[in-house]
Amino acid sequence: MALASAMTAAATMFPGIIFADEQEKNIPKDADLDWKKGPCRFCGVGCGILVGVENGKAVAVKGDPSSSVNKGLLCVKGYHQIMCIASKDRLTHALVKKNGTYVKTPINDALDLVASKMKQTIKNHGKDSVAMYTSGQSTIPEGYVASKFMKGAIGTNNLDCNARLCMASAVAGFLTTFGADEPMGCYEDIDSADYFITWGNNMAEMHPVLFSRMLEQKNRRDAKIIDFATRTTRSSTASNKSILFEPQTDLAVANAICYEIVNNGWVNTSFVEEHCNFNKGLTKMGYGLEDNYKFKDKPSKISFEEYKEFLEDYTPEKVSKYSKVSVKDIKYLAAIYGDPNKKVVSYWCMGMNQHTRGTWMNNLVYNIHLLTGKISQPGNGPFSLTGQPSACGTAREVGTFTHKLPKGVVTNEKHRRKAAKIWKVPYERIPSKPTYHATEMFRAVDRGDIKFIWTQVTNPLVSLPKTSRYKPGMQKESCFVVVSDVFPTPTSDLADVILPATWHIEKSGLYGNSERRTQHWDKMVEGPGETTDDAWMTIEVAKRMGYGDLFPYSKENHVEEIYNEYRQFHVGKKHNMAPLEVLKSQAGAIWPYVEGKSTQWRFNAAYDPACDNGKDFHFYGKPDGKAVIWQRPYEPAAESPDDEYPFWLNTGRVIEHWHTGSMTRRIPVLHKAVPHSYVELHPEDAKKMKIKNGEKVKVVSRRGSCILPASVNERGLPTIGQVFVPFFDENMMINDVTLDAFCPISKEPDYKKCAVKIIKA
Ligand SMILES: Nc1nc2c(c(=O)[nH]1)N[C@H]1C(S)=C(S)[C@@H](COP(=O)(O)OP(=O)(O)OC[C@H]3O[C@@H](n4cnc5c(=O)[nH]c(N)nc54)[C@H](O)[C@@H]3O)O[C@H]1N2
Ligand SMILES: Nc1nc2c(c(=O)[nH]1)N[C@H]1C(S)=C(S)[C@@H](COP(=O)(O)OP(=O)(O)OC[C@H]3O[C@@H](n4cnc5c(=O)[nH]c(N)nc54)[C@H](O)[C@@H]3O)O[C@H]1N2
Ligand code: SF4
Ligand SMILES: [Mo]
Repeated sequence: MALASAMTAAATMFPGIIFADEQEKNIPKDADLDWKKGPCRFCGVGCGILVGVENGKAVAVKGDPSSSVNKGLLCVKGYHQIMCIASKDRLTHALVKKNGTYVKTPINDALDLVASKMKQTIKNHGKDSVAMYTSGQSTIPEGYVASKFMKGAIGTNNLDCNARLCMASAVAGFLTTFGADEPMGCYEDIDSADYFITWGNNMAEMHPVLFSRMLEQKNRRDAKIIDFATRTTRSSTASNKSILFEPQTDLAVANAICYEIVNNGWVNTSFVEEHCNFNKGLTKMGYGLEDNYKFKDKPSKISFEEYKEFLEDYTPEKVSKYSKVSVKDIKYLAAIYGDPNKKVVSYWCMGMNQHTRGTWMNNLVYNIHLLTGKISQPGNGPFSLTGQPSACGTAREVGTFTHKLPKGVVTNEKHRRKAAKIWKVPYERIPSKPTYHATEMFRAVDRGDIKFIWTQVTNPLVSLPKTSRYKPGMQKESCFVVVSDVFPTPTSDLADVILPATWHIEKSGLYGNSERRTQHWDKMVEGPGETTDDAWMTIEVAKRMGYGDLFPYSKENHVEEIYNEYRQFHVGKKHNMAPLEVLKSQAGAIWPYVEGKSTQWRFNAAYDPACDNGKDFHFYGKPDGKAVIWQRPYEPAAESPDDEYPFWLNTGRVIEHWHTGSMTRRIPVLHKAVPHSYVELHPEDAKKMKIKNGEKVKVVSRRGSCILPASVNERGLPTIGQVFVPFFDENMMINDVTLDAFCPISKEPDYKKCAVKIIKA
């Protein structure tokens, strides 16, 4: 119902999608619009958009028919995106807090203040007392200058980003299994797969255009979609089959699928012998709940026989008991993967990544594809979906994490030397030890160890887990807070300085999407007032701190100059990035971009020019060219329901809203469609507690509480004993309730599981 009201054009059979020809009908034919191309501002699908500009104003958006990603389609957020920029409360000038009130301040004075505070803090308390926290929605140049500024100029690794909350487990999964980050396949996999199996994600709402491409294949050639999840969503109802499991037990089911593959003789023996090793790591890793928690895995090789023995604990019969997936359904899933004549793509996103065993979970799905050899071929492969528009391009490729560099990691001397050379800084300046990952960074702010923090393109006081601790932490006098945003948010409400940023189409930039596609756009319209792009604000602060010679870019052309400098990091067949001329002339290109061509399937010698071992596949991320099949057990969640807190709390999103709602709640049509958050209950639980739809209930955990209206039999259906809350509403702060437990390997928090009680309010 809500979706229907959010759609502009006629209803279609595909949820969330309006077809290109239908939207064409809604654009006045005589309009004299100048159409400018770029990627969508919102999700990691990376649809191509065309923005219609008239007299210097953006007035329309349509899907780019020339983009292979979306072929002219967009979802509701895509179509309405530009409407947020005209919001009445747009930040147009810098604001500096003086005696408790915000004073409008010329941007140059505000940047002077930021630079002098940062310099003074470093002088008094050392380099590691200042920090930057950025975003998978930052552009590639924004991420690049932040990294160069913190690591190359100042010389601290106090740089992390919100992609830690999102893709860190995916990254750790890729590195441990393949030694190389990001998916090996591409969206064209959809055109030839027989089965799509989703592992706890809701593509109909979160990756809607890709889901529409899957539905098209389902309708056209009977491809099957199987939704394996903890909650019934729109993705489940649009699929051929929905299979529900108990939270956290995906670990056990994945092992049970491997058990079936191994014990039914479905292993692709030649592939495994040629291309795989078997490893095990440490177990009982803990959950990172205490400050300064440290963990380092110790991998060791095992034999196939040992692995087979380990799987004995995961027979479908044993796993069925606690996963609540029937033996029949486990065998059904295994048989699909095990059938050499069926092509299968697995998709996942936050259900597997926001998991205290998220790295393991990623390893386990790779195991299934490696055991069967269903990988790196059109229509066959594991595909980790990205959430943010540039979590890949910026957070992962530029490397805005504490341990990362634009190429490689700070702990590797060769990588540090390479960065120092390109940045023209002394090699000793880049510290070799990572410092704070996101959660630990805000713990350090709370403890008073970090005394200056600058957040860009992120709204942590709504999005962090356990804001009940981190919000009071940020409020403390001990830390000077700088927030760059386009709108006021609960995070900027606590800032000492608020810097007004230009939005997406008001600046030039580049993003990198889920399928390794780099996309460029040119500035389309002017930003209001003294708004300035984030990269340029970082550069201006760096200059004021005396690092001007490291940032010799021009204001007009800095995006191009920075991209050209950055490209040097990735030269070579394994990661070459397309030149700007190419990106300007078409809707992006996939890296490795070699000899004028995108590489669509990595590690497969038939497609990937970097394969050079003389074999059909080459997992060149690992020194011996072999991928790793990991022995990873089932372990319970950090917190599970008990007598006092009898429900699982699962949190996530809805199609109409983007994360903390700062942008989409300022788009009238989207806000009206879903004006506030809610808590979904199973009808039987609601009946037992005499809670009716719309009645206010209090969701309480050991950390905090949140009052929301109940939602029964509306959009989604949690299982009995589980509740679900979307986190877009800053007035209903569900992150005061969530737990800051994280995966010890990736350090990504688990927003999907903690224990709560429900009280009628
Ligand atoms: N409309 C819209 N689209 C978006 C976004 C948005 O804010 N709004 N954000 C983007 C971003 S950054 C992200 S990260 C993605 C998120 O995309 P998704 O991951 O698809 O969405 P979520 O709602 O976060 O996650 C919901 C799923 O978590 C699963 N889950 C819960 N517990 C478990 C478990 O123990 N194991 C497994 N395997 N699954 C579990 C549930 O089955 C549920 O369907 O969406 C992107 N797209
Ligand atoms: N409970 C719960 N919490 C979660 C999750 C969950 O599943 N459940 N998911 C986590 C995940 S996967 C993610 S990715 C995070 C996202 O968490 P956040 O990154 O904190 O959320 P956003 O709302 O995307 O914040 C982006 C901010 O940047 C601003 N902005 C937009 N464009 C620009 C720009 O060009 N420049 C500047 N300076 N600012 C700009 C927006 O107004 C907004 O305030 O949330 C995490 N939090
Ligand atoms: S699917 Fe994602 S990228 Fe495409 S229009 Fe929707 S939000 Fe934008
Ligand atoms: Mo995300």
